[in-house]
Amino acid sequence: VKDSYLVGLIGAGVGPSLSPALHEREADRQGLRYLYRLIDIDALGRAPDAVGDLVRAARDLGFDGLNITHPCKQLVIEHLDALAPQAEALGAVNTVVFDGGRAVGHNTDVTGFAASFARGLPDAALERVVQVGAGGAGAAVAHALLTLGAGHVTVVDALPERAAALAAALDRRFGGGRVTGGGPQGLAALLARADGVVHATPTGMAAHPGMPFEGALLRPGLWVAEVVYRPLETELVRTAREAGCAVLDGGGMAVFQAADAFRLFTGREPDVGRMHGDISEL
Ligand code: SKM
Repeated sequence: VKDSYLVGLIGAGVGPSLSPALHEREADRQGLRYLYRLIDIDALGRAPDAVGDLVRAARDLGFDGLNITHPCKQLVIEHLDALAPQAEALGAVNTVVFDGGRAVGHNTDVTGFAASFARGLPDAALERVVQVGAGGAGAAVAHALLTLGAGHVTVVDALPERAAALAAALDRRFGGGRVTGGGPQGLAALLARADGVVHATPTGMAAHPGMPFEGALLRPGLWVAEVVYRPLETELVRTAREAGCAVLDGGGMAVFQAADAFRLFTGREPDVGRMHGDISEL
């Protein structure tokens, strides 16, 4: 039986990633020899479109798989031999599995958010959801919300065209006029009528401190789901808890996307409960 694995993460500025620790700790507990390497295109002085060369190099050097992060999740697709349905629908890949000589793309951000949401906010009403942020994480999260059965998702973004494009793509896939997209100007009115809000911009990370919208818009009865996981307690998470909202922090998505990738890389079942313990320690 195979018990040694070499995997990695390709992206820009991946130094602070928690993925090596999340994967290697779980692998250690399972008695595997498992190395998770960081392949930083900035440190290598390579442009994002070098991702194809790097994926081929990793395959040739015997890697079992890769995670792919910003800004390579779309660029990598043309270099892959096949896509799992979710990755294909989304047009974004965060996990590549080498299967023989073939490179197969998956998206565990979608499954990761869906699993985290189901675990952390199991009773949340999904009739009217507002999502702030239509970038890479936002696309995965909106997709997951529709898969979870959201009645209607309104995506707002500082770039209204980006929100509209995401809404149009999701409408082609899911139908039923369940998604609309636009700018942030109507946010206060939207939040006043919403069951919950998902935050999917970088605001709240150390490099982008602050709140994505005014804390005064939060109220008990509105659930809040955060995608940022460094730190786990963003200003939004803290303010929402103080306001009496049911809150889901970003740690669950980080753990479940890693767990789903671990399963794809090794064929082994990760203990997600233990991995949740890891992320609160890291
Ligand atoms: O999709 C994930 C990726 O698998 C790993 C990651 C990280 O380690 O920073 C971030 C996300 O893009």
